Amino acid sequence: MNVNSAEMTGVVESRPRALEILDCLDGEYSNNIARDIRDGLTSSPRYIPCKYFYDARGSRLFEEICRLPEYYPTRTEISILREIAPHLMETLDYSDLVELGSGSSLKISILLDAISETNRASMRYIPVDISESAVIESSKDLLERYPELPVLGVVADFMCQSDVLPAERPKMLCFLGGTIGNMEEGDSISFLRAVSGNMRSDDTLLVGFDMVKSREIVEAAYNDSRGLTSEFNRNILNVVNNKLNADFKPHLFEHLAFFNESESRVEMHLRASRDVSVRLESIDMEVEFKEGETIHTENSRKFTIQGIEDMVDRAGLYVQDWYMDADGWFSLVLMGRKPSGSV
Ligand code: AVJ
Repeated sequence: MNVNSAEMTGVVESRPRALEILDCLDGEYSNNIARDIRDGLTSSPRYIPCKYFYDARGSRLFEEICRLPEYYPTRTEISILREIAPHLMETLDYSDLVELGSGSSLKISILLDAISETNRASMRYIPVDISESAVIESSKDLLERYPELPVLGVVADFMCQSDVLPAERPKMLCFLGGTIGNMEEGDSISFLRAVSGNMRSDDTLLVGFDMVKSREIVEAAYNDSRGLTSEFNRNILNVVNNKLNADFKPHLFEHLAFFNESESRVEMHLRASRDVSVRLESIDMEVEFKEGETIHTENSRKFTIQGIEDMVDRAGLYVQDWYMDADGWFSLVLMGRKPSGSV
């Protein structure tokens, strides 16, 4: 779909400047939940796609996780962003700043703070997310803070709809937080390739990657002492309950998170603490769990410099700038599109 043909669902009333929302979802998304959950719970081992973590409660829990001392990715990425913001934003007037998977208005405001009000008024912030409420939330914060900033919220599944983005001006796309690590290698390359296919030659793409580090540090980040990650993990069962009229009892499932070093990823699972049977009314499905049986809920890949370089190259992109913290825990990689013909 293309922006011009996208349906306008209306202008959200809000005190500062008008927020425009483009709804590009094609209705397939909601139907997919039934299929995704059926596929996931009938395969072996069972899984639930991690995009279903993020209902209102899940998003709130994730935000709290980001403030935990053990959860190093957020603060490390923020410290890098603070350092590079002035340099990154130097050339960004009269451009679009696109955030894929909105929800980190703090990170975007670090970038916007680095430029003048006049320059901000000449740009546009475009949060893109599958959840309309996430788009509105991240827009509202920024509109309040920067009344001069034009904001266009785009509701779309950017994993498969990277063609919904406007192209009349140069843009910097941001995909922060290490979320690219949730995708399998092949999917992340197809995703980057799809994005690069919709980039102009003067566009840039800034991607956050969580790097490989010691098992202790990584595992602590996903097994926090306050148990928030455990709550976050089990909340996916509440989401399934609500969406599919199911009767999962989240407290009968234990949170499991470990660093699978040979796959270079953290895995999260839910393990039945006793025999459990679950009914999913809306899809007329019954699932039996034996004690100890698991549901795989998330992979969070940890990257090496070489691994990122290979991926970037295979996606038709090249590395323009590479930013890392002193410990090498997190990377922000600024990419450009390779001239066509050189892919
Ligand atoms: C939002 C996908 C980057 O993988 O670290 C946090 C999600 N899962 N704690 C991550 C998450 C468990 C997070 N990402």
